[in-house]
Amino acid sequence: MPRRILITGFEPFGVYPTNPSELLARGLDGREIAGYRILGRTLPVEARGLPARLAAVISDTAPDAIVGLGLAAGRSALALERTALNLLDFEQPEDAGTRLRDTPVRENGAAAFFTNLPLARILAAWHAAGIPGYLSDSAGTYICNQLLYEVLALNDRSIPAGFVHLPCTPELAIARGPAQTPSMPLELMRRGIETLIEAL
Ligand code: PCA
Repeated sequence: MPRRILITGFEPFGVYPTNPSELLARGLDGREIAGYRILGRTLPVEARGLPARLAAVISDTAPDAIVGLGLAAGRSALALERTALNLLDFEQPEDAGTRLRDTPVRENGAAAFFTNLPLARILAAWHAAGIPGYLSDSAGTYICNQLLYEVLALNDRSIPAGFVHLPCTPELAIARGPAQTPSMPLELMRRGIETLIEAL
C-alpha cells in the first residue's frame, strides 16, 4: 500500500482569476510519486469554515504527510514556509467578506509552530533539479498562515507537514503588470512539488 500525501490548494480569491495552488492540487491528485499516492484537495479562502473543512479533509484522506500550497503574488520563487504564527490580520476581506484584524488563529494557542518538513533536504533537491526555491520565515497573516497553523496544531509533529507559497503564473503576472510581478511557469512549480515529495 502506498503512503498517502495530502496536497491542499486554495480556490481563486480576491483579484486573482486563477490560483496555481488549486491547479497543482487538481493536477497532482491521484498521481503516485516516490511511494506516495497524492490526494489533492482544494479549500475555499474562508477563515471561519477553514478549521472544520481541514479537519474533515484530513480525516477523509488519513494522510502520512501534508503539504499545503497557496498563491503569494510577488514571491519570486517557491517559498518553503518555516513557521506559522498564531495571528490573523487581513489586508483585505476573505471570500466570505470577513476581515479579521489582530485575531489569534486559536485562542490560547501556541504563539507559533515550526514546520517539521526536512527543509535543507528539500532546498538542496530543488536546487539540484534547477528549481528556484527559498526558505521563508513568514507565511503572512492571511488564510495560508491560518491553514499552516491549523495543520501544525492538529498534526502534533506525528507526520511531515508544511506549506509552500507559490509565485504568480505568467498569465497572472501579465494581468497584474509584468514589470512588477515575478512569475514562474506552472509546469516548473509542479516539478518543484514533485521534487519536494521525492525529498521526503
Ligand atoms: N493565498 C492566500 C490565501 C489563499 C492563497 O492561495 C495566502 O497567502 O494567505
